Amino acid sequence: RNYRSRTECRGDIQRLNASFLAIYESLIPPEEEKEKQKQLMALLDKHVTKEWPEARLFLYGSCANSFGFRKSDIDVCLAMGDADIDKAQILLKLADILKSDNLENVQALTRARVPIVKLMDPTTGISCDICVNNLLAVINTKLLRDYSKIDVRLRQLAFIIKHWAKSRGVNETYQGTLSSYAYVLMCIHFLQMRTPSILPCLQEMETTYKINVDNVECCYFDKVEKLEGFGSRNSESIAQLVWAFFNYWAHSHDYANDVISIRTGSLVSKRAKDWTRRIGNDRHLICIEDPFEVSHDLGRVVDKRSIRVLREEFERAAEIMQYDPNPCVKLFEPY
Ligand code: 3AT
Ligand code: MG
Repeated sequence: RNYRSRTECRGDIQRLNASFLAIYESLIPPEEEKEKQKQLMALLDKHVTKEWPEARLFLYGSCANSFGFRKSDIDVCLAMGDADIDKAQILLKLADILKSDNLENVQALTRARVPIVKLMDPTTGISCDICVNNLLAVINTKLLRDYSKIDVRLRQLAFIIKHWAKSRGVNETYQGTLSSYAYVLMCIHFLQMRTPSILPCLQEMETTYKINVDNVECCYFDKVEKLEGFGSRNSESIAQLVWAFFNYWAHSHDYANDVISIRTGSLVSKRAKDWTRRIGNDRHLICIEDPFEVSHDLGRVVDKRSIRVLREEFERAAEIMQYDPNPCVKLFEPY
């Protein structure tokens, strides 16, 4: 069968847009979920400040970066001020304190890559992971949230891409595919690179927010309410953007030479970062620079096998967007 190219079909594009927007709306968490999160945070805060008066709790990850789906677990960071503390000891103590309250399945996982306390709150039905002093994650959460306020198409695109990645099984870092955080960075970068651009590069603008965390200087322009309408010269719809996103990662991205970098709002060369060689387990087969920890490649989890899986999925998605009469069915088909 020979379907006409989608870009030639306006009615088709409009129908597809409506379908994507309906999916996006269906995934947005309802307001009462935010209320429940606050309720649980208040409970945790009460226990924490009683034991450690100078400590503070922060939400991070998808529950706070605006890219979270409904019914997500929440990620919490316990900031202790002192950098030299024994995290395992703090987490064991914290687990003890929380076990005495009406919380379920309280467990300290002190040997995990990121050591945490896990728990479930039966009152709100929310599960949560608490880590210690992971402040860079709190700051990158704020950066992502600030980007999402500039143009609603970022949130729409990232929801569709995350939903696709979860449906297709390519959002599993322990299997060598990418984290949700990596996919959101890919979406931000993609919108920075459109012509005209839909997002600015906040780290290249005047500094209005500055903080030093773990010896990393984090600074960028965070007065994003001043950037309202930034992307309005670009009228691309969500359907066009999803199509172009998959097309880029299927057919245009130069995997051998390029690093995507939201820090610079452009492509950086792998050679300039010395990411051309395999060092230890870091193969740099797809390169996504962390905006603050610039020596950190979010693609480092990807190996020889999973890069094939990923690229085949990008190609499959691009093909569906181009030719399938009803892409929303096939695109999100469970793998
Ligand atoms: P889900 O909706 O749970 O899939 P999420 O946004 O919570 O997505 P992750 O579970 O991938 O995203 O990560 C939780 C947060 O931890 C997101 C980000 O602030 C931080 N983070 C995750 N991976 C990294 C990383 N490799 N480097 C720095 N920060 C990271
Ligand atoms: Mg998460």
